[in-house]
Amino acid sequence: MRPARETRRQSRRRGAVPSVVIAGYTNAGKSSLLNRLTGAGVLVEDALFATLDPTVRKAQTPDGRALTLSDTVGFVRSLPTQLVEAFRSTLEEVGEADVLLHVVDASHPDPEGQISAVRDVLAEVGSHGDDGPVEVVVLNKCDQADPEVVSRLLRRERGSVVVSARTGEGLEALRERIAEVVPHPEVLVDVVVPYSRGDLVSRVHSTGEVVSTEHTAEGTRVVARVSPDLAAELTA
Ligand SMILES: Nc1nc2c(ncn2[C@@H]2O[C@H](COP(=O)(O)OP(=O)(O)OP(=O)(O)O)[C@@H](O)[C@H]2O)c(=O)[nH]1
Ligand SMILES: [Mg+2]
Repeated sequence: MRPARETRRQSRRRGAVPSVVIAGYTNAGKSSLLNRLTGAGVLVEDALFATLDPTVRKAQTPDGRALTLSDTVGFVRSLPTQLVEAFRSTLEEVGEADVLLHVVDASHPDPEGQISAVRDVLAEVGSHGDDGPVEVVVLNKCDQADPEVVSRLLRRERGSVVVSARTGEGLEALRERIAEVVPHPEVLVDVVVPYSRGDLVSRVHSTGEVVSTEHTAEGTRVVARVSPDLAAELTA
């Protein structure tokens, strides 16, 4: 399974925008978080994404890089083997993502138990650990959680982010954290794009990281980091 997954991840990297999957124990607040993260104007309607599953939404980092955010089915403790089979595609979707937002209900009586239950299930299908996505633990429901429990979880889960999908607290910090861990486009290009190919310049802006642009007699000179696929088109 590992080589197959690695190949899929590499092929995604070549062209597509980075993917962030929201997973976690049932009732942790995953769907609420997705709505919060995508409902505040960061999301743009884009016909390109009209055919995606409705739980996949387009979003962008504060510095303007496109990404997808997807919601998943909640986990429950001791998922029976047959259910693991049924959830396999959801679980594999997590494994193929670039980033896993592991949402935790910090106001639950046993958040640590839920964290390990989720990780155990993901590990069963190879979607957690060194080969899996970068995991960001999101300690949700901080509006009603015991602050001492939140501190305890923060000590245990280094790098986690404290939020409330209900009040919106911590969401800016979470957006910044996502921007930090989402992979950056790999190829540095320095090209002059003819003015007739404004579409290419737009794609550099929406999917790449622009270092500089300059208008010349021949077209727009663009220095940027982009995906290998876009780099190939720009240099063709
Ligand atoms: N107090 C509080 N309640 C929250 C917060 N986030 C979500 N909730 C509530 O928690 C419940 C579950 O929220 P959902 O967003 O449906 O949780 P989920 O993880 O998507 O649940 P499943 O899809 O069933 O696994 C709802 O009643 C939400 O209103 C929060 O930050 N604070
Ligand atoms: Mg949900």
